[in-house]
Amino acid sequence: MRSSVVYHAVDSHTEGMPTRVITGGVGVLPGATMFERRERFVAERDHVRTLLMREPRGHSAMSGAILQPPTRPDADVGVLYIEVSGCLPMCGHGTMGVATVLVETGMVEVTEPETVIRLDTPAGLVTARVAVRDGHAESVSLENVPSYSHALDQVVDVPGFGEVRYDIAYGGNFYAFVSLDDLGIPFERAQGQRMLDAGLAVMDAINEQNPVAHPENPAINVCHHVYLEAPGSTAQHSRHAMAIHPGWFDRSPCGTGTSARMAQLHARGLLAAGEDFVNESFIGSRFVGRILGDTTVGDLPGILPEVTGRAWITGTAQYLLDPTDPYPAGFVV
Ligand code: PYC
Repeated sequence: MRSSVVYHAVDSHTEGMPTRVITGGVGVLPGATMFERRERFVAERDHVRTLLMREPRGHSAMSGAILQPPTRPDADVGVLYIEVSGCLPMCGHGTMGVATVLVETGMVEVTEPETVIRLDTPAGLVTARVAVRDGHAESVSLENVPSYSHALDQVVDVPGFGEVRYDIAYGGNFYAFVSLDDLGIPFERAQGQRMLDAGLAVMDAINEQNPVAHPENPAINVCHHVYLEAPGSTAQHSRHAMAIHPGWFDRSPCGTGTSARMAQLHARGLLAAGEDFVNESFIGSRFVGRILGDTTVGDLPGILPEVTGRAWITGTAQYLLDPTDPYPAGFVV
């Protein structure tokens, strides 16, 4: 056996969505903040992401996180999110996977019934409160980054669909909210490809016709997630399929999407602080969200979101790259 690299991983899933947590082999990434580290990583070491996320080591809906020392004194661990689609500023299901792995492998000091881990993410500080019993991480509640409603009642012209109405909100990434009824697509597994095609067409139209930028960090300026809202969804319990660039569904209920959804519902006057919000994924798994309080993001009103879900460790691995492997960057079919 020979290899030019060895990446140590603890694999997990959060409510159905994988998080490959890279615990060793990458080294300390350069950069004064996790956002800077993310930018340098994308420019200089993206082949590490593609090797670990794409086939044959990953798959078309693969997601992961690289552990780092924190760049700020108020954090315990730094996290860089990696996915088939790139490096997100923040990932909720990924953070639940990271927190579960940190607790269950003993990489942080564990206290019961709750272990608090402060995570330095590219989008800002995220606090994970892990409910622990007999060394097992039973659930993870994230106090996510400040989230806000960017715009309500927008319209874009989408090829094949005409004018499509949407709201757009930020919860660590930008999310467009579109009704499946408006698109004329039933909420059924068998309609998956139609939903994906519609979601990708909507995000392309938004990015071309009505681009977004975060008021405090204008480098966060793309909408790569479209929340396709199922009929019958309410402000207390929404069901959805989350279409993600370049063409896959979140299997989890999407932690940053849940945060953005709560910001949207709050801006519409439909969800108050302290009320439970159940967000259900395309496979039927659930996160429970809650607005902890109000805040501002730039000059805009925002919320402090909390999202709770569960994650499970599925394996440990060392990922290798034989020098003669013809696919050192992995591949996408
Ligand atoms: O849970 O925030 C999330 C997420 C983003 C993309 C996939 N999952």
